[in-house]
Amino acid sequence: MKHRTTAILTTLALTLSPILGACGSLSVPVAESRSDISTGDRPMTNEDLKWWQDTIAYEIYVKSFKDSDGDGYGDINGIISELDHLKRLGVGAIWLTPCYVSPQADNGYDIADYYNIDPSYGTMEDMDRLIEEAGKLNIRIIMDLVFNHTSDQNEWFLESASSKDNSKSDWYVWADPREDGSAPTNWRSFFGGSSWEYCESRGQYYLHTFLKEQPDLNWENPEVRKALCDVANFWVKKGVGGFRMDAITYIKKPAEFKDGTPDAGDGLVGIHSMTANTAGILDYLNEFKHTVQDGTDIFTVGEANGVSSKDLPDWVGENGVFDMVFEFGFVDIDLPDESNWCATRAWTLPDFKSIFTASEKTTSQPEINGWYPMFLENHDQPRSISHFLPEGADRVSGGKALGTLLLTMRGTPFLMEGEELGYVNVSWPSIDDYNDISTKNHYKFAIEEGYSEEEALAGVHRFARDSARTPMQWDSSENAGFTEGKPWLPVYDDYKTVNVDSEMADPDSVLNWYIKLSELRSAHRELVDGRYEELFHDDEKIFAYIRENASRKAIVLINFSTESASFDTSVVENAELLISTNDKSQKGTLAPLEAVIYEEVIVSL
Ligand code: TEU
Repeated sequence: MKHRTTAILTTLALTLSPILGACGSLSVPVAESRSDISTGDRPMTNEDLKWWQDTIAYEIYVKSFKDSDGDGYGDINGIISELDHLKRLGVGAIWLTPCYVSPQADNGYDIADYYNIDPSYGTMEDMDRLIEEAGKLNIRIIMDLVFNHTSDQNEWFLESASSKDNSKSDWYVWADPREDGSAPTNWRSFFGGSSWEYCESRGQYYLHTFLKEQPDLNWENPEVRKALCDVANFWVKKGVGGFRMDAITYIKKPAEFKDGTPDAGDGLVGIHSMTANTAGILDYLNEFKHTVQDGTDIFTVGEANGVSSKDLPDWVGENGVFDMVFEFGFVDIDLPDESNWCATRAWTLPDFKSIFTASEKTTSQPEINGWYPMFLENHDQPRSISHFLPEGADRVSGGKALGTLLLTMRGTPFLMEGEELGYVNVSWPSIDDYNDISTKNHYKFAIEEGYSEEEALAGVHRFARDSARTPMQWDSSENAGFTEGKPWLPVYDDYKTVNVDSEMADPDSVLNWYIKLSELRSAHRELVDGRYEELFHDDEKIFAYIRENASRKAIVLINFSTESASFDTSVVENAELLISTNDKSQKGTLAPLEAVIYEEVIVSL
């Protein structure tokens, strides 16, 4: 099957604020006092760590990583050819975005066949070879399990939709129309418009949390749950190292389908508020955990929008349904409550720090003994330099500053491809240059709401998912060495200088800083197994914290501002400078965007 363009502009009425409002987040309480923000009651010993806690994970957007056959789409053989790049970064787990057979309405998050690879990405033999070749380098493959929904081209759905009376008639979420023929409820899908689509052959509607091409599976049906566990077990048998569970908080629907209070002029209500984390969901996820994970060494990380900190003991750690969950509190920090792309919310560094600290504190409680998946970017988010640093921040210093945070917080760092090169957002001149359906829909809504094209485009430049999806830049040749054909999405025009080859040759590059930090994690184990404690919480420029185990204490200080910043040197009184982004680093002052790590030896080994 060939890739189809994803530029499917829906004619459905869109409302932006509820769409963004529906992007719920795992909200965690802000630490209340100084004594509140130390995490991890006991330093862990290395033997306590599981393999996935002592490694670096790397997200590959398969379509954009490396094209081996010149069709303009990244593929599995391309990944195999670049494993050395990941090895030198110290990567031990590769999260592959979905590369199963898919019509690509949502770039692979619409799966037509969980048991086969999309031909544009390669074959199952290529995948087996990837698992094997990566394995030789001690790198495990993490599959993205999209289990809330399938593609409308999946044969499960085709059968289910064919009549009311077939062996899979109850595999999806079907409901009768209201008396007037309209949709069963007023729920709005994530990507805009009603979350119900009418199906002639059944005279019924089916539910779709995302696009209409992504019908939701009916997890109430034990046959569906078994079929999904079978899929996961198929991949476990292939030797993968774990799973990222897509949009997992939406799998359980309420017992009764009822209208919600409209939250916008279209009379609809965001589906997130109606279905996220519905009671009973944990039973399904526990069943999945025991059927798939028991007796294996794989890990799971859930994309868990709608789980709050009070729920965490059920969601992560030894008794939780997953090993880790991605939280979105900090990535959504600049979205106003009643939000849209044309009005962002101001935030401060203490706000940002509080979110991490509270998450660290909650997950590391002894009764949870959980672990944090540290990330600043993924394929749905803006690039972190553009997202979290002041406008005009130097790309190289900024990339190193954020890389320091990413690689020294307590948890497994998840890097997004290109982040290690210091990618920034693309700012293409027209909405037509963009590919992502969600971006196009948000833009359309902004225009309908009366924003000017310029204002709407400014929003696109800030938040478009395409910024995280442009092709990987390998060298300064045409198309950055990504493809010999025409790339499916344009290569960013900074590729002549921002690319793997150039950055490898430059000792001061962002990439070499990432490699240094990765090596530092191997030699200075407190950066991996140490407890976390925040310092200088109220400081508006510096993000500072301690990572400490029984023998050493690292003190990490990162200046998030483009001005110099001073700090109280008593925290580094007995410590030596381990590394700094500034070769003239001074105790007590950080240059703009400088990141430093000091270390104090507690017990000489
Ligand atoms: O995303 C689901 C999802 O909830 C995110 O869009 C989330 O709201 C956002 O990141 C918070 O800021 C997943 C995939 O990551 C996304 O690419 C797919 O489009 C979506 O599921 C549908 O499968």
